[in-house]
Amino acid sequence: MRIFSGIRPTGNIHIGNYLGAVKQWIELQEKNECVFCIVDLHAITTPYDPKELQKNILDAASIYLAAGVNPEKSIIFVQSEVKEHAELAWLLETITPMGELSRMTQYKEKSKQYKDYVNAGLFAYPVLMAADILLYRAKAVPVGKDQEQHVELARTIAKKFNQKFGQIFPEPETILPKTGAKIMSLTNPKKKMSKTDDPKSYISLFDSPEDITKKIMSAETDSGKEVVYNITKKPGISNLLIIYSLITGKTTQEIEKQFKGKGYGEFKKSLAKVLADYLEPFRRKQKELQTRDVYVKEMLSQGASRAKTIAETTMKEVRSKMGLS
Ligand code: AQP
Repeated sequence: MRIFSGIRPTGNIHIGNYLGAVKQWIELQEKNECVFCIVDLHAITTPYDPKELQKNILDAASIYLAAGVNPEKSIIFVQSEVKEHAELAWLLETITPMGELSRMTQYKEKSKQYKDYVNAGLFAYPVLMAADILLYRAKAVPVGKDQEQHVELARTIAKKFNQKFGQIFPEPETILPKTGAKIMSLTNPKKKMSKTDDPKSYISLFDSPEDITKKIMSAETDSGKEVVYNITKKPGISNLLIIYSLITGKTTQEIEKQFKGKGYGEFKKSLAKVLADYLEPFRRKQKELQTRDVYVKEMLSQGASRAKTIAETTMKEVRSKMGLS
């Protein structure tokens, strides 16, 4: 099965991105043909510094590698290096109803977050994402919960295209993790953990043990002191319990038992230690890769040429079906 997924090079990849998406990629690449993209054309729809973008792209690539994405098994590349993404997005825009785009939750949230930066690219973002997926005729898209609505739209667009111009695209399915599809912010457990938020609100994959401890110890918890899972009454502690469970493989009930009568402080100390240990190999690999820019660039260029071969074949068919050649 062909699989597509991507991450915006907008900053430090956090444990939400990892547990919601990247962890699944590592498992999926064993048995599938995976295409993993650094979606820089999506990154420029929200405020960014052009001087920082190339560095962020290289950082994202080394993060993929440090997290375990294997370039011998998967295609890893930068979106803007394969021009067909932008071309297909434009063609698909001509069949995407405005009404569908206005319903998108991410557009509503991001246009509130960046009031002075509400641009047409942000509005059309889900069509570019549909193009990313359909260009590779991917059948499945491993993402976190926040991206589920966009994959549904990609399915709608694929169906519409096939009906109007003839069958080309499979209708892609979302692959959501059973738990961890939406890790919440450490400073506001009612909001999703986000890399463009305050660094105190997330644990980056490469945070030092000291930073992890500081962030976890000051993570917002709820009234009372019992470590119990209750998403409505105790959203803060429940979020931390989910993280603990995903990192250790223990169930939330087992963890509740382990910390019965011990209070939030002891639980948080243990979580910080568990996280720091789990992330140690990521930090080590990332340090190694920081000195290997040439290798990372070469890997991306090979990935782009493999991606281009698939993209060109799809676009030939699309242009012909649409009467453009
Ligand atoms: N909090 C989260 N919990 C679980 N999964 C998450 N993802 C994002 N946040 C969480 C998943 O990570 C992948 C990459 O996300 P993205 O870079 O495309 O952008 P995003 O979804 O908008 O993530 P961020 O961290 O909030 O980034 P910014 O701040 O740039 O907008 C996706 O599969 C996403 O579902």
